[in-house]
Amino acid sequence: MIKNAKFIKSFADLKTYKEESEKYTCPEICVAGRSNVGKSSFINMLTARKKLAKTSSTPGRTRLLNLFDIDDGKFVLVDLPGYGYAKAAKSEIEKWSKLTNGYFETTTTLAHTLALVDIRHEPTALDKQMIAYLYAKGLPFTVVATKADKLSRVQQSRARRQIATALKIGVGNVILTSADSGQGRDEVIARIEQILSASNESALMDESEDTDESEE
Ligand SMILES: Nc1nc2c(ncn2[C@@H]2O[C@H](COP(=O)(O)OP(=O)(O)OP(=O)(O)O)[C@@H](O)[C@H]2O)c(=O)[nH]1
Ligand SMILES: [Mg+2]
Repeated sequence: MIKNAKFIKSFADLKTYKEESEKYTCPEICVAGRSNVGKSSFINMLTARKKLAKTSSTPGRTRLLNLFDIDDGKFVLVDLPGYGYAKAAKSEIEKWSKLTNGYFETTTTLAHTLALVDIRHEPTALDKQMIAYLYAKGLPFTVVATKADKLSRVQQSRARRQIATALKIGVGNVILTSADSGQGRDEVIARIEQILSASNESALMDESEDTDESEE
């Protein structure tokens, strides 16, 4: 899986995103997390395309919603603007968070959120807020720790436990990744496959429920 990734479009507002999203029926998987955590690099690692998503060492690079088609309609990957970039102007921050929060309110096909956190740091208040938000909305998520190459294997497993504890989730719900080494790519892809087959099954169940109703 993930043999063929294509950039669809960027969106600066939710109205145009909604118009575009109505053109496809496949599930979306979004990549969320604070600014500079490595969302765009993660997407490039996952799709094995070095420059598909624009990355930068300066936080706040991604300011738009970016949509990527994976394997001709298998699913759509959504790169969200990062939250919590303190140096940006307040008006800019408001604009991004409106777009990110608005995305969660607007999407009707979101199957899963990959919530990215930096492996080197204790989850920040904003990271915790993101998880609490997803939890409160009943949106399924997996935590992806980025930049694992910065730590030794021993430090990595310690960090994984700390992240799980801080976010009150199971260790099995934290995948360690590195955009530099490709660590964790297979595990993330396996998780996505699981998610997609579960969402196909529930779509089939919805269809059969519809049929039952029409027969009554
Ligand atoms: N060592 C290492 N550096 C990484 C990794 N992932 C990202 N980086 C670096 O972290 C910086 C930010 O990466 P981006 O992918 O642009 O981060 P982002 O989350 O998309 O940032 P915004 O678009 O600003 O929200 C860049 O300098 C990347 O090279 C990783 O796995 N390992
Ligand atoms: Mg980015």
